[in-house]
Amino acid sequence: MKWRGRVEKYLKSVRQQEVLHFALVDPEKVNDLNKLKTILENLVSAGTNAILIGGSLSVTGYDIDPIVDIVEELDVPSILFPGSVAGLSPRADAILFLSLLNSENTYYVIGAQVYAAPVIKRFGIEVLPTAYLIVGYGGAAGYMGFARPLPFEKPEIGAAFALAAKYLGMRYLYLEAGSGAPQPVPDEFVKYIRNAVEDDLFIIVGGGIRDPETACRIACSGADAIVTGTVIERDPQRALEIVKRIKRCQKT
Ligand code: 1GP
Repeated sequence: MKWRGRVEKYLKSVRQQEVLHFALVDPEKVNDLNKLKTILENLVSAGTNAILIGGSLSVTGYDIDPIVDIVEELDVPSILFPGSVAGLSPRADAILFLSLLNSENTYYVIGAQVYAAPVIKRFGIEVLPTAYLIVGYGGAAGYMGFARPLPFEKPEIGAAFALAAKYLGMRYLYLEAGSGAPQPVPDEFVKYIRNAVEDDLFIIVGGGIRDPETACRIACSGADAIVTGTVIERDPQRALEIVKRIKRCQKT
C-alpha cells in the first residue's frame, strides 16, 4: 500500500520519459508463487513499471493478496484490473476503475461500478478512471462484458469513443484486443486514437502482444503503456525481451 495516492503521479511522470510496461498477473493462472516472484523481479529489473492484477473469471481478494505481497517487495505499484466486483482487495495500491464503454449491457458501463465504488472508498484504493474499449477479438473480457467489439479497420469509431471518454473526464483509455488475442490492436488504430485525443488520455494497449517488435510498433504509435499477460505465463524470457525492447522505443 506504500504507493497509494502516488500512483497516478508516478505513471504520468514516467510517461514524460518513456513508454511504460505493465505486467498482468491473472491470479487464476498462478500455480507457483515462488516462480512468479522471480519472474516479476526480473521484469521489474528490466523496466516493468507496474503490476496489474486481475482476470475475467474466478478471482477474489483471497487470490489477489498473495500477489500483492510479492509486489510490495518490488519497487513498483500493484494496480487492480478487475473482471468483476469480486476482483477487489483492500491491500492493492490503485485500481483501473473501468467502464466498458462498448458493452451492450449497462451493468458493465455503470452497474458494477456503483457496487464497487463504496467498497473502493472504504478500502482507500487510489482510483484511475479508465475507459475500457474492446477491439477486434475481445476474448474472455469481450464475451463476459457483452462487448460489441470495435472493428480493427474502423479506428474512427474508436476515436469517437475515446473523445467521448475524454469529454466525460476519464483520464485513462485501455484498448483491449482480449487476452491471448490472435492479433493485437493494430498500430494504425492506436495512432489514429492518439491523434484524436492528443495528449489528454493515458493510453494503455493490451491483448495478443507477444513479441518485441510488435510491442515496439505499438509503443511508437502513441501508446503510453503496453500490457502483456499471456507471454509472461508462457515464456518469461520472451517477456523480458519485450520489456527491454519497449524501453528502447522512441516516444512519439
Ligand atoms: C488482457 O490486455 C491483457 O486483458 C493482456 O493480454 O494476455 O494477450 O497479453 P495478453
